[in-house]
Amino acid sequence: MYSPSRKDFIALTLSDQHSRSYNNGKHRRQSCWRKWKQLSRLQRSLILFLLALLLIFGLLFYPSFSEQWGGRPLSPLSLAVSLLYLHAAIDVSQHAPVLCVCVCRMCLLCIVSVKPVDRLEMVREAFRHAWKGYKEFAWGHDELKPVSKSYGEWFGLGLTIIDALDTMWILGLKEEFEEARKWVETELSFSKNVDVNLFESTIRILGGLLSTYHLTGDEMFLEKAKDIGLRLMPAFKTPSKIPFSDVNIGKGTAHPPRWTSDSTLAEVTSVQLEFRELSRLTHDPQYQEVVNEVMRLVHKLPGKHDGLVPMFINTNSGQFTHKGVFTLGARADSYYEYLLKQWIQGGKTEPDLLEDYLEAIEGVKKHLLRTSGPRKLTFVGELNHNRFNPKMDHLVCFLPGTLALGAHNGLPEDHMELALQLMETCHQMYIQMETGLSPEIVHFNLQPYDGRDVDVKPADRHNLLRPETVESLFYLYRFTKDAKYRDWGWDILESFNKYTRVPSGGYTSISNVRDPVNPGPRDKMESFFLGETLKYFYLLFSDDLELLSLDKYVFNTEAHPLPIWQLPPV
Ligand code: DMJ
Repeated sequence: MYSPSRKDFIALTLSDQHSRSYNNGKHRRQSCWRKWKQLSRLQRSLILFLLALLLIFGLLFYPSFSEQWGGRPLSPLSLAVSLLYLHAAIDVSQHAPVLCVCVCRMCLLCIVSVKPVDRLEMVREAFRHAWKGYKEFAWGHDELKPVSKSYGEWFGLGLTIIDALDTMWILGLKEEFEEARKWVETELSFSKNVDVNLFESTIRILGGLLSTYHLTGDEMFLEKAKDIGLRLMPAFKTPSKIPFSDVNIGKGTAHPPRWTSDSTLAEVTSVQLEFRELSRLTHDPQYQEVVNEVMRLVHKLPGKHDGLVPMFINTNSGQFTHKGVFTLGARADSYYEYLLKQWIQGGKTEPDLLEDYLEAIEGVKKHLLRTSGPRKLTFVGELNHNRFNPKMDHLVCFLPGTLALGAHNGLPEDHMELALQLMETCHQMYIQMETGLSPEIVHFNLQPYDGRDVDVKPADRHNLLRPETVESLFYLYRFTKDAKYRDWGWDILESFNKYTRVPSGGYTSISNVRDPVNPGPRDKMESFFLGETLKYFYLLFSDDLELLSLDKYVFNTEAHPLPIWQLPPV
């Protein structure tokens, strides 16, 4: 039995209203009707044909218009009802007023069927949901374990709160921000006998506090930033001036990991944006001196391969170790990112940084770039003692955004072309999976005959709620204004909501992106999901292109925006 839906009801109501106004304007319409009847049959048919065509085009193009506005396409029901009206209109072509009624009704129906999806609100909702779980089960601890409704501790410094501060500010979540601010002011203490990783605590804690200070102007955050910055300094007291990986922020001692005296290349070269900014704000040069020295040493170090760097560096000798392995993924990724970003931060006045970056991108093109056999997807593989390995970490998906940022800052146009190709590849790493979520690592198929572009090994099928693809989508949208990047991002957010959202609060990393029935929740919400992933979603969907303008801010590798300096570094 047919029962009218809300939309039909609105349509019917509109029809009633129309009949009333029809009576009121009876005379005007009668003269209109007379004129219509004076037309020849051919003339009338022609007009009706044109009207019908107009309507059909309207209906066809309606979805793309509405999507650009963040709305949904016309629902099947509305479409069916509209077509019925159209059919009726043509059928009753002898009755022009009825046709007019139908046309008006269809237009109104189109209007009432637009249900705009407020994508920004959906990001806020996702944040609130994540925050709810953290607040209820993990408040003051480093990370939420949403499935077991408990928490995980890494440094014991409330990492999620600090990492998420500027996201809350940007998303306009005032209440949540205030409770977090209060915790930082009253509960957060760095005077703790605890070992922290220099890189992770710099990008998440120092970076988070500095950016929140810039956004809010609240001195309390700067004081906290100074406190942690000073406590991390012992890491740089090594024979080579290449920092140790770990620091005890309570005791003021530093050391390498138990099993080696090596540090990871990406880690020692991705603390520079934060320490340089701390020097600028405090007028104390000690922070920038230690990190600039690392860059100077790496700049002139032998063992690079056309600008590509090995993954480890020894804290005693200051030399590269494990030579011959080159990747843009884990352990090397943010070295390349920070070359460009330091150059931008310092107002493009440090030529060594630019030189190293440009050389490295040429090295990538020469040694690491290939296309998959089936769909010719451009990807960045790895080099292992001159053997090419078609393996790409999801972490590499920061690269399209970084390349685009470089091109935006005047670097070669082919960097942008490469960015667009790699963005497509990262997108495919999501849509070719059954859950619509990328695995941690993929292997590309170089054979043209076999159907699949990517193969995922069982051990690589997890997704940790990482941000890199969303980050690059944000950069590419800002620079191209192509709405498809927003749509790709939207699909990813929907997949996160479908497969990683935990009903009681929070989102979880999952074990298997290829199994939508049992994706295997891992019971961990990384702080970067709030600090980075959700922030980049928000910036991707925001129409305010001046919100954290990329000509004024440079984002650290944990998505914390820091200002581009107006004056060159001293
Ligand atoms: C974050 O901590 C940073 O983005 C880092 O550069 C890489 N790993 C995670 C996110 O994947």
